[in-house]
Amino acid sequence: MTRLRADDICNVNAELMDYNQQLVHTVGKSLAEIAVHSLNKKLEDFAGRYDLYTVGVIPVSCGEGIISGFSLTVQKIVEFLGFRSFVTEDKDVGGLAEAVRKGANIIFLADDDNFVAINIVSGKVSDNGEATGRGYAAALDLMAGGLNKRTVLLIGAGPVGTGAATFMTGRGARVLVYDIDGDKVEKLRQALPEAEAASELNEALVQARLIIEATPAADIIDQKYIFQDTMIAAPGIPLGLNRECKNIIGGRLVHDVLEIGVASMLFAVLDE
Ligand code: 2YH
Repeated sequence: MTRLRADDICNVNAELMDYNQQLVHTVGKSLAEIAVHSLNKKLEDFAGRYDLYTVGVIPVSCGEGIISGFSLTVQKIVEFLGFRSFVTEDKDVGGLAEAVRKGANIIFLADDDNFVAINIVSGKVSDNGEATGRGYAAALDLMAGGLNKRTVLLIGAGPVGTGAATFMTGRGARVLVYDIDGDKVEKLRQALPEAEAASELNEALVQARLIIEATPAADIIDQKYIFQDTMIAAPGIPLGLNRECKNIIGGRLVHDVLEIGVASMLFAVLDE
């Protein structure tokens, strides 16, 4: 599992408006619209309800410790989406108590293995892995003008890949799954038997023009597999495309370090 570094996130806040514009240009929808699409909903479904929520983000020091700027970046994304939010001054259990005392009804917190949003009133929990996969699959769906009967190659069968595959099969896509760990592919297929295992990456890349790159590996897609109509949604960190691939794919790529995942987590824990 990739651990974000302070360097990965240091520009996210300053670039949120530009990133949102870039999504509108690439995907045709804003960050918030992509997140609600991942839940098969519309922004109107949440209209007039934003004021009901206060989001508390709690720094967590266990394991490898606090990542400088992580909680603040999560809070800024939540704020950008239009929600009242704050980072607690205290960390860990003290931070949780502080968040509740200050009126938070939604909590965000992350350790080395889990990153969750919890609606402490309804009990709804959203996991970053599942939400990120769902969010990127929703972005690909919007960018491609629909996934029904389209072949999508999913590279990476972890929690992010599984979240993406679930959304895409629900939208009628044929999902080919590749992972260097065949056991992960089998586990995904046990949960989602309609997904198909791809045994060889390059063979699968020849077939697919729509790709979800959900691996922690860099440089895994050779530029000869980026065709004129290839579209890639890439939640994987680091990005699995080298500079040449990035140049070829241009505006048909969606990739960020935190934004789509956090937005998809947030909307998932709001009340119906
Ligand atoms: O980046 C991570 C993990 N890889 C979890 C990702 C789950 N998909 N965690 C962030 C740790 C944040 C730290 N504990 C803090 O600053 O609070």
